[in-house]
Amino acid sequence: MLTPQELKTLQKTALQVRKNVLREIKAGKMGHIGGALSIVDIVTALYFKIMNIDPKKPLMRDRDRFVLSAGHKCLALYAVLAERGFFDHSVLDTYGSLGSKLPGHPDMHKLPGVESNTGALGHGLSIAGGMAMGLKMDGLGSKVYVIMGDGELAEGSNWEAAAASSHHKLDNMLVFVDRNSLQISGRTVEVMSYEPLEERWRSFGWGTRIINGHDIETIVKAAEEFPFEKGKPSVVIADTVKSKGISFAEDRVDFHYWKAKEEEILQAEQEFAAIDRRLEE
Ligand SMILES: Cc1ncc(C[n+]2csc(CCOP(=O)(O)OP(=O)(O)O)c2C)c(N)n1
Ligand SMILES: [Mg+2]
Repeated sequence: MLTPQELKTLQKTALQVRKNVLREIKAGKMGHIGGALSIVDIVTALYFKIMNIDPKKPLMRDRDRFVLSAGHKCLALYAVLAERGFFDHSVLDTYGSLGSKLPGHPDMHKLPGVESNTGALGHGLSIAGGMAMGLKMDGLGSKVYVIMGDGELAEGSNWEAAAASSHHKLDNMLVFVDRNSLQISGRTVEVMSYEPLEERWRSFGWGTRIINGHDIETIVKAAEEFPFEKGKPSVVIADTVKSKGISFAEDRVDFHYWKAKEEEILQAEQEFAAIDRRLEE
């Protein structure tokens, strides 16, 4: 449970993370904005309220793990890691430059806090399952958190990983499916539908919950209450809006990857400033 003050602070942090994402776009002049902004509230709740992590000791043995299976959403991961103190905010300004530690898809060998290389969709759940199993074998109570895209679920390997995770009773793993209902080329249900998602995950032996993926209080509650069923891995189907926070880009497939015009960035900055003023009231 969050106090009203804690909730307000997390909402302000999420806005700051969105500003960091925009700062990266401004530096690189382009990037995967849509999917990054749809997961900002989830990563903010995880990194600022839920996970046992220490930016000064990014490889601490008993840390919780986070795997961004949908690696193209990495602008949000870099943004939250900077905000949480894993590295200086100035690194965000290198996005899109040669030799940057912030590649177009995350690289664990380049940046502290990145637990796994991802970007080829459909691999993160297997990687996370291995981590969850290893942590149990080592007798550690650490948890593994994963974010997947709803379009990503069309990769068949996910469903092998889902079956294996329930077979091995990985109740130390919580997956968030970012159900923004869009993928790269259209509506997820039209391109390749895996609906109804909840029934599908349930049939694979998972505990499930559906939430509003922009409601930080509900995200925190789900993460605090998992495992949803004893001895089972858990999945939250998080209903979100692609490009959440930038009005002209919200829920639009053409903002999957944004080649940003200067005036668009300016408008987005103004919209974030307006949210800032509302949160101050
Ligand atoms: C194996 C693989 N196939 C195709 C792609 C190209 N690709 C990048 S993002 C994307 C769409 C993914 O949709 P979703 O998981 O819903 O993420 P969102 O667009 O909502 O951020 C695709 C197909 C990829 N990265 N990896
Ligand atoms: Mg999607």
